[in-house]
Parts: sequence; structure tokens; C-alpha cells
Amino acid sequence: DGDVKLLTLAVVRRGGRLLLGRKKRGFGEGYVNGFGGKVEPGETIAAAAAREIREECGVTPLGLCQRGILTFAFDDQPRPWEVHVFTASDFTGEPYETDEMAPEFFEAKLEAIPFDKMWADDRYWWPLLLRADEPLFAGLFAFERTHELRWWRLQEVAAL
Ligand code: 6U4
Ligand code: NA
Ligand code: NA
Repeated sequence: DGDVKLLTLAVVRRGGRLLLGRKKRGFGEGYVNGFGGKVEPGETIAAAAAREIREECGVTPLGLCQRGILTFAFDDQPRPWEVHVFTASDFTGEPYETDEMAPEFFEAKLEAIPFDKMWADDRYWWPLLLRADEPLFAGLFAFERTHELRWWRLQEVAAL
């Protein structure tokens, strides 16, 4: 239990489409987002990413690959959140709705991503996530009153 809270966030792809979900409860309720959650003690971050995808929409990711680290500092949370962002190139199984997420497919292009229904930081890092040359990225985003993005920094990095 260190000085940051470790979480995962995963965007699952199939062909020209992306599987996202509308979060039904808890932190970020109502937002469209990837699948993810807290890394459990003794679990690797990649294993947590795969587990959270399965728990939240029932599919098993294939080709899971880490693309970024985003740190979120909230003025109303005790610790910053360190969110490890993954993509999966495909999945097995059929997505279904769970208590936590209602899955939905979107075209895998920037214009089709519903940024008005997402966390305020997403519009900044999604362009890097969707770029064909798959850069790695690191970002720091400071929020006030949970949802108001006050300032941010984002850069491409050589390694995570
Ligand atoms: P419980 O219900 O306690 O098991 P758990 O599923 O472990 O929760 P949850 O759902 O609270 O964790 O995790 C929050 C999710 O929201 C993670 O996938 C990270 C993501 N997230 C948090 N802040 C975000 C932000 N500013 N922008 C974003 N995703 C964010 O795009
Ligand atoms: Na979650
Ligand atoms: Na969890």
C-alpha cells in the first residue's frame, strides 16, 4: 500500500471497432470509459487489467499491451491515482452487461469517441492511444472537486 493508488484502464479492440462501457456505479459513474479497476495485492498490473476486463464485461482480452501511465491528482482524494492504460487487439467470448458496466462498441477513430460523455482528460490522451505508430505516453492531470480538470501535462515517452 504505497503512496499512490494503482489502477488499470483497458481499451479492447476488434477489427475497426473498440469495446468501451458506460460505468453504472462507483467512481466515474455515468461516464463512458475503458474497463479497469484497482490492482489487488500480489497481482501484476497486466493480470489486473485482464481480470477487470473479464469481471466488467465478460470477455477475455487477447494481445494485451501497455501504452501509458496516467497520474490523476484529486484535491478531494487522499492519494494520487496511477492508472496504467492498456490496449487489447482482440478478445474471446461475447461481451455482456454487468453490475458495473454496460458495454458498447464505437468505431476506432477519434471522431467517433464520445468525449462529451467521458472524463475530461480523455480528449487529450486518446489521440496518442489511437495513433497508428502506437507511442507510449505518460501524463499528469490535476482535478478539483473530482471532475474539474485544472491543469495537465502529457508527453510521449521511450519506455514506461
Ligand atoms: P470496486 O468497485 O471497488 O471493485 P474497481 O473496479 O476496483 O472498484 P474502479 O471502478 O473504481 O475500481 O476504478 C476506476 C476506473 O476508472 C479505473 O479503470 C480507472 C478509471 N479512471 C479513474 N479516473 C479516471 C480519469 N480521470 N480518466 C479516465 N479514467 C479514469 O479515463
Ligand atoms: Na472498475
Ligand atoms: Na476491482
